[in-house]
Amino acid sequence: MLNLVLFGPPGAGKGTQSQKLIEKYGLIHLSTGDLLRGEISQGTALGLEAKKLMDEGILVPDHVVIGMISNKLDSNKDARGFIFDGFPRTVAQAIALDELLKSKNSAISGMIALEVSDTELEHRLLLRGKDSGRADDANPEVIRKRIKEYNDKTAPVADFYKNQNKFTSVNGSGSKESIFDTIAVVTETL
Ligand code: B4P
Repeated sequence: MLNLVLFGPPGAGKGTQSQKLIEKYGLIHLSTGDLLRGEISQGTALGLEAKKLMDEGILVPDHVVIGMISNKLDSNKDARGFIFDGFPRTVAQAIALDELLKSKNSAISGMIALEVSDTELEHRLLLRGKDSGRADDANPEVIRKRIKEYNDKTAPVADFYKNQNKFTSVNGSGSKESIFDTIAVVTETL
């Protein structure tokens, strides 16, 4: 089973590259950002709680996203593998994910981290904000808050996978196609 964590700051291209990985390897895409936006658009209690935090660029509580991922793993028992996009975003989420997969006799195959400069991230997200309708893409202050949340809470997750010898870093600047070619080479070594 191929279980890939796609990692990187907001706007690094995790969602973009996930789409290409799905097409090539037939994996199930689990994006906590998309799952949360789905809850918001359905107007659920969870969505209402998450919206306030997401609009401010703050991470949603660990138990909320861990519960969502657990449900998705249970409802895709026959999957060939998963792409975890935007999850885990804290060390607590990484520990929980290891435990969830272990209980299903599975494990993370590797983490691929997309490296992009803060200036380029801000530029990409503001550009996307022009037509995405996402409140968290529209405001430079919120974007900076998201990058700070990443540096404070999410960046340490890389060490968690480095300690397990499962970490590879990829340059996330350049054309989407050339970045994907590099990701595919790494994926095929896992
Ligand atoms: P996410 O939905 O995960 O989104 P993201 O980090 O903003 O974007 P991503 O890296 O996927 O970038 P994309 O490919 O779209 O998170 C949103 C919020 O949800 C978080 O702030 C948090 O509040 C909450 N949340 C989600 N998961 C959570 C968790 N596990 N725990 C707690 N809270 C959680 O690319 C961005 C743009 O760049 C696009 O317009 C794209 O076209 C462009 N782009 C991509 N690659 C490019 C390239 N090579 N060159 C130029 N542009 C490129």
